[in-house]
Amino acid sequence: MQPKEDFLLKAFHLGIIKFGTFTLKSGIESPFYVDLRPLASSPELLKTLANFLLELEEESSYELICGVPYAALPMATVMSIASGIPLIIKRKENKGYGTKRMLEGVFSDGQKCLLVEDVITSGKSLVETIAEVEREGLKVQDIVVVLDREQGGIEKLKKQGYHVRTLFTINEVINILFKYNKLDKREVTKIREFLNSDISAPKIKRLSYEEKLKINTHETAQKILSIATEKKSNLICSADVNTTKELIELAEKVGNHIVALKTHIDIITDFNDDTIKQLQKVAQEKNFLLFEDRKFADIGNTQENQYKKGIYKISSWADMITSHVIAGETSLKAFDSSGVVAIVEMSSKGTLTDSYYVSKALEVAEKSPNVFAAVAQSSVPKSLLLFTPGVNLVTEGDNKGQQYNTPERVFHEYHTDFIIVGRGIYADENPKEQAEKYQKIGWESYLNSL
Ligand code: S5P
Repeated sequence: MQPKEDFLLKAFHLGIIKFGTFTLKSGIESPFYVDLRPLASSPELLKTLANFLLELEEESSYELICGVPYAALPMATVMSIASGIPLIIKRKENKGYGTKRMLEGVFSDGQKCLLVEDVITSGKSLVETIAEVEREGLKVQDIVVVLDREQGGIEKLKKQGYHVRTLFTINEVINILFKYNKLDKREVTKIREFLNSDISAPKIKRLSYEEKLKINTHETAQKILSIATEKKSNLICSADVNTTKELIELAEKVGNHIVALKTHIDIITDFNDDTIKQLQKVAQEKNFLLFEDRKFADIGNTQENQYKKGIYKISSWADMITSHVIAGETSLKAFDSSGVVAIVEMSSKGTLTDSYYVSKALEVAEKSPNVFAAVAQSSVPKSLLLFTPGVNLVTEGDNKGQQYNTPERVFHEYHTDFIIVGRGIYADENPKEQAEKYQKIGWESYLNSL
């Protein structure tokens, strides 16, 4: 028996891989589940593993070792002790006080750091970790991974110029376990089928608007989904214009093609009660909702005042509003039962809405009964509708940090429900024609993503 096989069998007995039916974090049902954390319970196996990983990197030159938290932390520690190369510790999130650093340990700008990861799937979390480590001034060139689930992660990193070495692929693991009678043929076939289908197509099917109508029972969700199916549109036009005249003209031109008109009402220089009356008239005639993108971000009491009072009296006319969830769940009670769209992730370059923020923001959004949708640049749980701004057929951003995706991409990759398009429509010479185009492309992209 080869040393690698011996290691794998011992690790298998420790419980690092289980077979059966498991629902992963992403909602995918997988016939196996891998968790390398139990390895820390066997000093002997951890030592063997660390030596394997160091051997893989024999040719590389690096001055520091860093494990992606948490599973790879003990691996990186043992590698550091065995090789004499210093360890640095990466935090999962910064502690918010003191040094606020994401990396702990002694290091200097430009040092080369070897990253250690336990399992790679799509590569998303490694890409994030690399960015965080590089942000602290270190250079990442070499990455060593214990297990590759063969779902595109390695290719993604290689394309970006990183050297990635892996100890095992999932197919190798399956073959070894089969060879030593830990798996029978039927199980192997099932796993192979899963792995093959997993590579070619996303496992989770997106829900259609009809299906969403059955589960997203909030009144505003029902309204926007019904308009979508009636009009065959998932387009929200962002009307970021500065006068009542421009606003009403735009609403009239794009009205037939949209499910909602999104406003920043405080940028209208000549705002008055008539602005709203005219807007409501067009909205009724052309059957779309009024969506005020106020992005509230204060304590509940202030938000309530901002929502109900002042010159805009948003609560009296907006079918839905955007709000940050930064002030916590209770602050959202300010909006009564109205349609709240939570801002959980922003489209702009350098946004602070990293994956930790997004997961916490989604928790708040899901718990709040008046939140029916989220603004994000990634998938959200099916209890929420997903609105995605930063959509444009021209994918270059602007010079103030906006970043764009195409409609095809957001429907396919994020399972977006509604796209928000601003300058792609209103800044064009012919907004009507553009709205029609985005409506068509948006609808086709939605159908293709089903
Ligand atoms: O993350 C976000 C959230 C929003 S609501 N990124 C955004 O761009 N928005 C809004 O969408 C933004 O305020 C603007 O009104 C619209 C995008 O406009 P565009 O001209 O860049 O398409």
